[in-house]
Amino acid sequence: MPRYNPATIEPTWQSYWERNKTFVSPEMPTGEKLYVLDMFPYPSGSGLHVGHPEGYTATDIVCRYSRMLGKSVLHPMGFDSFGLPAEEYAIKTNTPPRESTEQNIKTFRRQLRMLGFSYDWDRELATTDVEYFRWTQWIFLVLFDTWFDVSQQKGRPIYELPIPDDIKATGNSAISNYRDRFRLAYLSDELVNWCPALGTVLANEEVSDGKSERGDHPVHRIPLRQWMLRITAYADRLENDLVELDWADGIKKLQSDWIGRSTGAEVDFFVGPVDQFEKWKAHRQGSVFPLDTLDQVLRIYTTRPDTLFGATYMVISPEHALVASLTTNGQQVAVDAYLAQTAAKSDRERLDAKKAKTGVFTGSFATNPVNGEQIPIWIADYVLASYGTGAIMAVPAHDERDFEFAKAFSLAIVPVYQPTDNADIDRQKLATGNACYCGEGTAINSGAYDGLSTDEFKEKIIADLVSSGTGRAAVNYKLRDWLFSRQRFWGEPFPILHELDDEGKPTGVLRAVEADQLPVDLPHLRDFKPHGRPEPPLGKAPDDWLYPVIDGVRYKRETNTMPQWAGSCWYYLRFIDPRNSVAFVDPKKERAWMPVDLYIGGAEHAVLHLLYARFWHKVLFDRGHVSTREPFQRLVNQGMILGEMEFTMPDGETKVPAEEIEKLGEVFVLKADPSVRVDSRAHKMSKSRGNVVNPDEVVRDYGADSLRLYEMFMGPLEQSKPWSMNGVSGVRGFLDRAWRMIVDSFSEEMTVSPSICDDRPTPEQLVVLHKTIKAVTHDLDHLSFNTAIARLMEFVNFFTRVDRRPRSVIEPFVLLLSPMAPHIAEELWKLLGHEQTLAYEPWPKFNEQLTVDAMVEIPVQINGKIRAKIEVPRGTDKAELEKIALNDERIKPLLVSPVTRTICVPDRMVNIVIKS
Ligand code: ANZ
Repeated sequence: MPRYNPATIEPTWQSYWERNKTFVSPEMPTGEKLYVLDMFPYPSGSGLHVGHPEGYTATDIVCRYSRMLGKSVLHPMGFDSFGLPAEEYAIKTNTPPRESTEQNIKTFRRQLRMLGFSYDWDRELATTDVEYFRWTQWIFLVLFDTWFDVSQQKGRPIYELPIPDDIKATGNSAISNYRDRFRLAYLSDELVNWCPALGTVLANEEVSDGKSERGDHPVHRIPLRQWMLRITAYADRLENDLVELDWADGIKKLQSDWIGRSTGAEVDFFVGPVDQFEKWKAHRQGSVFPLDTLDQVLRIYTTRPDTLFGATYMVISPEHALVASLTTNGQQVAVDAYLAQTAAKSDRERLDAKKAKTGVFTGSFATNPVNGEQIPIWIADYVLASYGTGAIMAVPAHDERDFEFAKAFSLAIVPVYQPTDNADIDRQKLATGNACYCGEGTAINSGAYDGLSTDEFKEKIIADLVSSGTGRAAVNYKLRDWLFSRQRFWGEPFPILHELDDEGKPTGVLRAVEADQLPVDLPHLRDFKPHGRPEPPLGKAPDDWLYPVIDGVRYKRETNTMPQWAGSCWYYLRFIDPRNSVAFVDPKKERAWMPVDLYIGGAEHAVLHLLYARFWHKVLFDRGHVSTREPFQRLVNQGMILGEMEFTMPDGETKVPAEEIEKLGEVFVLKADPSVRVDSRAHKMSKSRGNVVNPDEVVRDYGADSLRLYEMFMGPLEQSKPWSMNGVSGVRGFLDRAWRMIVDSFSEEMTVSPSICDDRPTPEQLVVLHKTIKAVTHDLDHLSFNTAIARLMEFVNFFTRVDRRPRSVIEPFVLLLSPMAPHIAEELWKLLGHEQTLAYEPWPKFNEQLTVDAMVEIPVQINGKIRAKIEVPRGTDKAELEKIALNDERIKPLLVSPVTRTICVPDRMVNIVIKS
């Protein structure tokens, strides 16, 4: 009996598609274009996870559906193969990273093919391909060659940077140093997150609670010279351009919070001898707020310049440049002890609101520019060196952290705002000095500003600070420049050379590798392991790699490598033209295919990857290399797939097997005793929990179509949902039924069932078909795959109950099923007598009129009282309705007196009026 057997059907169709290059996209779109992109995977050693196929199936459905609508679809796949995961795996298994990476890619490729995704495999790429990272290096050189013109809000070629005359006068190396200070890629001494266990520095984003995100190893702060990318220059554009994107609001907000735009003022407090304060003020009066003359001043950033009169102490961060000069002899010992104590803490720990505030007095005072008052200067780690100016004025009456600190160290608290009448606060607590007020109100204790509202005060005081030369409006971002170097082997080498002098010491002059000399390939290294010290492993490369000589000058290659994020910043551009050897992408093709119309991937990339890629894209846009301002027009984040639901008894400990549980409404109870409600939870899949589902096994036991269908049927794409093997088995049952609906189960040969006929469908069958087409079309347009599948199930339920199944109804069903379960659909299509793949068959159309039921049930009233219901064909006219109603066997006996009138509303009701 020819049962549905995915194990034979699926590989057959996969090789058919491959042989016939069914899904190769055209070089240039021929009709309406659709670029659908998946977040490409890291080919880790453990193979594909069931989380991957969730987004990949969703995009695959969209692509298959869109091809049937006649669109030109670009749907590529590749591998994000540089970086820590690949390298860690290589170290663990003691194979060179390139070998293990290629091995892992093989596994991933096999698994992706086994799921029948309609990628154009001719476009496959890996970020570790030398021909790929050649262009990653080329883009780095674009960044290196670009400065950001603030007035134009645009990246421009470095040779267009205006050079001040005094620099010009000093000579070429001064000019070159000056340029280096403005490049989007620059070297800088940074306090970095050094992770000895991973042997590399990590970006702030890769560290949480003082531990590495990857591996949970301790991270310390050490100063190191690093490559940085000036992403902060693009902060405003990254924020503003979110508006035009078709992304979920939640993701936009995450991006915008990460950028963290804050507006306020910078204010200078005089820290020289108090008797010179007036002189200083007079000197500042009327001058443009000095940018660089920080003599004898402590510059702070505040979002509330309107609280200047309430500043009762100042705080500088432990790393602030003025720590040494402001610390008096008497306080030296205490300050040193404090600095030692805070050095090990991470930024997050320092900002943790729950931790008690710590700090130490420097012994010095600052003078408040608005009222000449002397204010003590403290050092405290709740102020971060890396934000604003690394120094604050503290206003304990109106800031929570300052309030706690003032309480802890008995510092003065001076309120400068009367809360608004409707402010939601504990006035009692406020009056007794046990709370601070952070809202808006009416100014008090602020001299001439008393009585102003917060907004008025801010505006006025900023104007006054400007005219007195002591401050100015300022904007700050939480976003930091991107720390772009890693001390690892398995990453893109930087295409940068450091000039050496005759003694072999760096002169400080940098030289970009010429574009025609790219790629800079990784040298062959036997020992690529990190060694726990911050010198990169590439420092152990052979001399002929490490020390090139150009025009008689000896250079040392940059030995840091780029972070894993680099390759994924532009892979979507390379997919458009993956084999181009003269440009990173052909401009004509780029204009034709960009932007990406739909990008689907995990929410864990909501911030960093997307922000980095958008930044690179904007630089490429400014430099004329791409035509769109944004890369990803529409973005959807798939929800997480959790492990199977686990059940525990009310004691919270005893586990109960799923077979002993039943669902009662919204809760789970014991089958044996439904009065016992059990606790249900699904956990993130992890090796340690033992709840990881392996896609290979699911495909082996149920087939790829069942896996695809199940992942889409679990629930809405964007929601997190628990895995259930029973669920997989359920959708497999549906495919079995669909198979039996079309294939003859009793014949030895593989033939269509005798129920498949050339009859004209009945009106009812037509309605079922057209309703299904309409609903599935609508659902696919809205990425609502679970409901589309439910509709297909209803269709099968209906047609398994009839014994004649018109081909003209069954064939469109197979087409509707095909984006979701392509292998079985191709096989059924072939059995129905078609020789070609269905991949480019036109998508079935529905007739709106046929999407409503053919028959309607309408009430028949006598003198306004319902007496019967009649079933009539939809649209039956008044005369016909009247006839049917008057002749109905239930109505006739009730017509005891003459009918005076009938009121008929087609499809709605009949009312017969008789003489009473
Ligand atoms: C005085 C003040 C009074 C402040 C008040 C707030 C409320 P955003 O930009 O919104 O995060 N601040 C400034 N630099 C800091 C640093 N390096 N580390 C820690 N805190 C810093 O918040 C800016 C506010 O955070 C600034 O405004 C400053 O405190 C503090 F009623 O200045 B405010």
